[in-house]
Amino acid sequence: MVSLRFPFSFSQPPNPRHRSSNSFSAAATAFSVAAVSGAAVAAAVAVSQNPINPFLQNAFNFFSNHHSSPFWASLSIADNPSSVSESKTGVLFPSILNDSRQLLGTGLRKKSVLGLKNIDVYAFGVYADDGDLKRLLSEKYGKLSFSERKDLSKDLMEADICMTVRLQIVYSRLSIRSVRNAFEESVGSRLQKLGGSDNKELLHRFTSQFKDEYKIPKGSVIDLSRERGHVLRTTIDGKEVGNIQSQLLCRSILDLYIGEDPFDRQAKEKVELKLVSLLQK
Ligand code: DAO
Ligand code: DAO
Repeated sequence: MVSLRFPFSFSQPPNPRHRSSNSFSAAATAFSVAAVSGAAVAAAVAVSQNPINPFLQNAFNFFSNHHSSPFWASLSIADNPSSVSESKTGVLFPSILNDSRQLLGTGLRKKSVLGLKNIDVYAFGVYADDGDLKRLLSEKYGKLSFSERKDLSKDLMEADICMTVRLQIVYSRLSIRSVRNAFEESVGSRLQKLGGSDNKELLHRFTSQFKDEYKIPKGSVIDLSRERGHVLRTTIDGKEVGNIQSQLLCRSILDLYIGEDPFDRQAKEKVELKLVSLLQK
């Protein structure tokens, strides 16, 4: 099998434009070099020429997300298409972040405003370090039968595994004040549930990183990364705004995306399916 180790440029602009046809072309190149079936090539090429067409985009997403098919199964992690689009917004996420974190799944954070309407706030992608993940999966699950492999995402949240949740803002009128409020509500409730005691100080330490002068227009990219030793590092458009060492805070943030009551249930399912597919390799 031809091995494709990023045969194309893999740079991520600070404010990536959504539906970038370049990435689709890159994916199409990857498809054709590997000489896949006609349907996959046709879908990828057509999408690269017409990235707005939702049907083709869905078809493309189907091919890029179903790694368990015989074709995809023969490729290694590094050979994934260069980006995957979040299905409801079309926002693109690189398949690999910082050289070693691989995309496990994407989703959408909605928020209901005054019980009247639901706004799309940001698309997100959940990433985990490839080496850490392989270690966890082989040490912990290698010998278990399929039905015993429950709680994969719970282990992912609790282990000392480097992870990133990338948020790409789609709402165009986001103020720092509303971010702080939403954060106190969402993360605050997790801190309470998981930590039990009064965690106001921790919450305040996190929210005080967000200075009033920061702007987060549509297209902004926020990375919430858990580094080694449970350090939560936040970057906005690639610039670090702060880091806090707290296992509880890291766990609470991840809980929003892959915990018991996640923002987007389908996203959590995608992450779990991806973990199962990695276990089968
Ligand atoms: O405009 O009043 C409004 C609605 C604002 C909703 C904001 C939700 C914020 C969610 C957190 C975003 C984190 C980057
Ligand atoms: O969606 O409710 C939520 C919480 C998401 C975490 C938001 C972290 C935002 C950090 C960036 C702030 C920018 C000033």
